[in-house]
Amino acid sequence: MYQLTFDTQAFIKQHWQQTPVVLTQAFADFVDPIAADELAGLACEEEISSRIVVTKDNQWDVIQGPFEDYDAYGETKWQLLVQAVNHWYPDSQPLVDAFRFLPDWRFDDLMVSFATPEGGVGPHIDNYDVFIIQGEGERRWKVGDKGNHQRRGGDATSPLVDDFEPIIDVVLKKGDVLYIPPGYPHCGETLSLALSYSIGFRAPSQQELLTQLADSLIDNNSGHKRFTSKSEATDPGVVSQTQQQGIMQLLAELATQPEKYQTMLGKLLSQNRFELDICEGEEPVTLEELQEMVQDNAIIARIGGLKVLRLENDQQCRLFINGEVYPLEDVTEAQLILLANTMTLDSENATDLLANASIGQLLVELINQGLYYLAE
Ligand code: AKG
Repeated sequence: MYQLTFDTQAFIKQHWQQTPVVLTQAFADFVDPIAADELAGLACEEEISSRIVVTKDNQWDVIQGPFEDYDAYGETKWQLLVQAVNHWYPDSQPLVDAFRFLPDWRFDDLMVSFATPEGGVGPHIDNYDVFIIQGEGERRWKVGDKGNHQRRGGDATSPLVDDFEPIIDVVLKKGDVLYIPPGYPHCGETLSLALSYSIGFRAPSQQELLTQLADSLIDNNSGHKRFTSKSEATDPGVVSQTQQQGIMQLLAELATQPEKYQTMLGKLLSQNRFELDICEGEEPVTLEELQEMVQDNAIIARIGGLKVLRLENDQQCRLFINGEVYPLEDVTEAQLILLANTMTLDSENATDLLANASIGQLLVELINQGLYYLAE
């Protein structure tokens, strides 16, 4: 059980998406949810995204996983980073749950890092919010102010930046948390063998939104409206300012029509950037079998990282799960909330929900797709 010691609502008001902050002893008596050798084991798997960063004279060499062994890297100056550990290592989920004071749609993944002394990934800027939790060991973190930071080697696509003047310079100890909003340069230096946990949050970019919106309009044979005007410029070679604005207004109009954007948003925001550990059973389960099992105390749980979302003021009754839309019938708002908010349905909740035909069908489908599973 991981319980944050700070006032999460005060944190949102004062720091979230605004300013970096050190949250000393944000977890009292912190216990690492994973051991270094278990993390090293995950990084041997093909489907798990991992990398090793080797520090060499103020340069950082990145080697992409999977890895067979680590002997070549020695005792110092390297770091192993494994993404989406919450998808593959269920014991890490309780740590993620501590951050559910922020909405699921914003959550990206839990990245776990094992760092040797003097290891680090170099000074960089992320376009997401991150909480860095210190587990075993100690690391010194520097955070600079937002500003016009030069990309290392002039590479505009690299997150690495030149050295910066710190506004935070702190040694994190077990249970301490450093929160960094997007755009603040930061850099961790490892003082002793260390495990740290990055809980990342991100929001979609305009590029992602427009791509998804275009796909959705095409799929629904919608968005055919064209620009019209009652007057024209006399100069044949010019597109007038009014007409430029009128054309772009067509896009702005879409953003005022929920029937044009809601499905697209639900699908986009319930997708996951990293592979999920889909656990399809050998034999498909039927509704009757499922009902019997939950009556015998089985629980129904979602796989790690699966997003189950509902939209406030939705025009229809539905859930968005892993980029797909699932319409439901004769379902109460309380049932929708239970499905969207609860990671594990205990046997009582599951029994109640399965009594609804539409939800029963949904849960059977999700279990047979390997997105939910039954456990004792
Ligand atoms: C991040 O998650 O943004 C980090 O900077 C973590 C990298 C590290 O653990 O060194």
